Amino acid sequence: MATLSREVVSEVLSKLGLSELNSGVSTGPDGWSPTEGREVIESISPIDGKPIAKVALANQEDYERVIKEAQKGFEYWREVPAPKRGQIIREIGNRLREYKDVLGKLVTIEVGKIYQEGTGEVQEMIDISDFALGLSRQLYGLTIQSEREHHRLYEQWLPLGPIGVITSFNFPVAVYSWNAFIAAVCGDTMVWKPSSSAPLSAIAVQKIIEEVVKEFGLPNGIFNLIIGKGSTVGEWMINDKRLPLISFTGSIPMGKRVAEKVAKRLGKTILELGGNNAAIVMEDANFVIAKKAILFGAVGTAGQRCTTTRRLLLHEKVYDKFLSELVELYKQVKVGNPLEEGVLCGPLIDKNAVQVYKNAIEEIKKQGGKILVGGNVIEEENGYYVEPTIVEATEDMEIVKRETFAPILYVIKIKNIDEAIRIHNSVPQGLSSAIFTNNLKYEEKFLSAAGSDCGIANVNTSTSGAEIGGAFGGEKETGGGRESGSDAWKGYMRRQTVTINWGDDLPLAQGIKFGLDFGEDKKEEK
Ligand code: UN1
Repeated sequence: MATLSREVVSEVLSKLGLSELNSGVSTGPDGWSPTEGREVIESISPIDGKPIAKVALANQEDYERVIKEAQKGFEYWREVPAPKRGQIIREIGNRLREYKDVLGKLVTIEVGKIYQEGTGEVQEMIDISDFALGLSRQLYGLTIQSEREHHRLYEQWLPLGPIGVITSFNFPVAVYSWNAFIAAVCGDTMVWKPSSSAPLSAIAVQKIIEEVVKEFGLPNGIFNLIIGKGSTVGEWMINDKRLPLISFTGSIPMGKRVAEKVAKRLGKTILELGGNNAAIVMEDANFVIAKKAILFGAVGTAGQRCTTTRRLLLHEKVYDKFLSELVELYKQVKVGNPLEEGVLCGPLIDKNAVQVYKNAIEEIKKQGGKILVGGNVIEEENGYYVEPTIVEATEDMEIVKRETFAPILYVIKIKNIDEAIRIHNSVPQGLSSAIFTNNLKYEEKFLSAAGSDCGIANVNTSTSGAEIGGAFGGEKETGGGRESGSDAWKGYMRRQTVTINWGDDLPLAQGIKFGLDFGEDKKEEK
């Protein structure tokens, strides 16, 4: 049975400034709400099913205060030159370098991903802070040739306002930084509602950010944290006109609700919802690369990434050989305490997730799937461990179209590249995809207009583990949003097209003549 030493827990908590009972609401170093009179939740470690510490949730009064502070903070922050805002993010990145190990450990303790992945997530925050710093000098707009004499036409990008960032448990610190660090250099202020399954990681991040806020003498209201339930705080946010943008990471059903409510008030959304990512392995694939990538993609984070490899589309010529080798690898995967070296698969997030896995296994059997390895819950007194599972499936099985947030990989036999792409694109989700081949024709077809319909398409590398430099997100029911690198920053700003007439006349666009004889602009002579 996996045990989690309470000394380790206390040490991690105290290094990050957390205590047994923590406020879940803050607008800045002196802007923490009291814990009294508020509903209190316990954050449970999935490693042993025991509480780590408590968090007091936001009430409506807290919410109003946070929104008002975020609005006030915006009035200040939007006028700070972007490269100066970038310096603040750089400093936050430097703090994260110092806290990398301990924050990574807290992520492991709170959500159960292995320590390598916990610290990897903090590295992702550090990388995005570097990216954001460079970006702060590159928020470029276009200049456009005007059709009118003595006119200048250009576009500029301006801050949007206080924005809502709603994140899920599986990347409890990195996903916030993809949004917040970019949005911060863009001049927005943040209202962050993290998952109530990972509140302590969020409080730790807020405290690290506040060290920098304090050191630079910044006002409250730039980085705001509000921990509460989706049914209260989440609902208030999506219905609140004072938040012009909601960036939401989570499930497709919740994403649909967010989209509907925000659209109703004509607000903007960035949606990063579920995936159902496939890896195509062609007959000429490098087996070692493909196996490494699929193992990481399907078993990493216990199958709880939105980029997790959920389907393996395997060419008939190599089907038996590749599959038996993969099954052998699965048998060697150590499931257990994610803090222990050598363990590759930690627990699922909670009891409910284990139930979802169990139900999926039942469904798989009913629908005719054949379990080749795994398929069982690892019965323990505490903790939420399941076996990484490989299922021989067919494309018509209903469950294959769904995202089950657990380490279950469906294998489907394919005859050729056209069939592979057809089956690949036959699911409602469109986040990430991969092909394993050295054949230029296969690869190019996969990347063509008739190829993968996903936001991310990889060749000879895993569906999961994207770098921060690219825009991250997907199509179809994945929601269409883009976060992180490339020009995703544009989603956090408002675009303004500007026309300046510096001439002595008023030529109208499209050559329209309009008006009477106004004569010359003559100033009164003194
Ligand atoms: C998520 O699961 O919500 O590409 C994000 C990846 C990570 C991010 C996953 N960089 O797997």
